[in-house]
Amino acid sequence: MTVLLTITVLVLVAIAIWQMTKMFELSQLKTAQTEIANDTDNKYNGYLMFAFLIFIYGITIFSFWKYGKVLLPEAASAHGGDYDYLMLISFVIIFFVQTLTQALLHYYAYKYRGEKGKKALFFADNDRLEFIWTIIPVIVLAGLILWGLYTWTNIMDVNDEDDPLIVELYAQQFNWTARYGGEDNVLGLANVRMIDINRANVLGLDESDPNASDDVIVKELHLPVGRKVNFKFRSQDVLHSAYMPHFRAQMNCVPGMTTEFSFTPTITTEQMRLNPDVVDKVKRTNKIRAERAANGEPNSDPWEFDYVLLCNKICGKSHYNMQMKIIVETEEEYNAWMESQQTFSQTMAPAE
Ligand SMILES: [Cu+2]
Repeated sequence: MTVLLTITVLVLVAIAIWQMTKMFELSQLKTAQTEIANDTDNKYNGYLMFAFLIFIYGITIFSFWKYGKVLLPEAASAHGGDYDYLMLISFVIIFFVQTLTQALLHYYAYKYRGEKGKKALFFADNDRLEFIWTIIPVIVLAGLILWGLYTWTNIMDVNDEDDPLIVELYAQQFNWTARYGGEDNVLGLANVRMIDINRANVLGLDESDPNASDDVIVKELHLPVGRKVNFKFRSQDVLHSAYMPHFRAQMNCVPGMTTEFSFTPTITTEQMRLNPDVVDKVKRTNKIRAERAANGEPNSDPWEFDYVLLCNKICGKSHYNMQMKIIVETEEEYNAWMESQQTFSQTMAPAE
């Protein structure tokens, strides 16, 4: 019933607008007898073109000024620098071309606006011009694509060189769980069919696999600085995406298969907290939080910077809250933390 009423109202509104347009057209008949643009129309459009150029430049400068500081701080992984550099160069080129072409487009639309008696020059083709505007994009794009492919292949090369730490990231609606290979650094076999909530086997580890018993399952990801980490991603239910923005890393978590990504963290959490961009961001955030606290609003506790693992696929209604803290620390700190963790066999409830 509501749907029917809504549709009826919409149809009536549409008819009303149509009628009003017709009335408006009729009332205009006397003043504008022709639909061909005259000099006044052309002048308006020419000036509007120029005004639009100023508008887009203005909004660009405003965006740089206002939002330039919300970008991510320096990359905290070994490959992150290459990634950022490729991104920067791509943006510089796009920015340069965009600024130049928009200026030419709008300025000439303004300068050569229609005027009575003025006629445009017509020529069928110009081989030289066409060659120039074809070859420049070809060279620039080919360069960017080749460089991008090279960077991509380097980043996506997951191998077992340099004794990587093996970590599984397990996604489910709506949380993350991490699993370390334990003493042997080998993950035990696991399958969603073997999940046994009653016995706290939340990741479905295979008890008969000797590699599984020393696995360490945690809710906070600790990584030793400077050591390569090979991540293996699983999902229990739907598509998720493990996104670690500070490390310039993202990989889909797909039910029924294991995906991989590898990176070496290069900056500890402690060091990153001293990064000027991070210090500034913490200061700005805590200023907002202090205002919230003064108004008695929630989410007003002072914030301290931490690396974070987020879900970057809209996976359900609590997707926004699917995150896990990442702590990058020295090897000694990491080892001490690992010592204090219980293994899978220690946390399993006995079979009945
Ligand atoms: Cu998710």
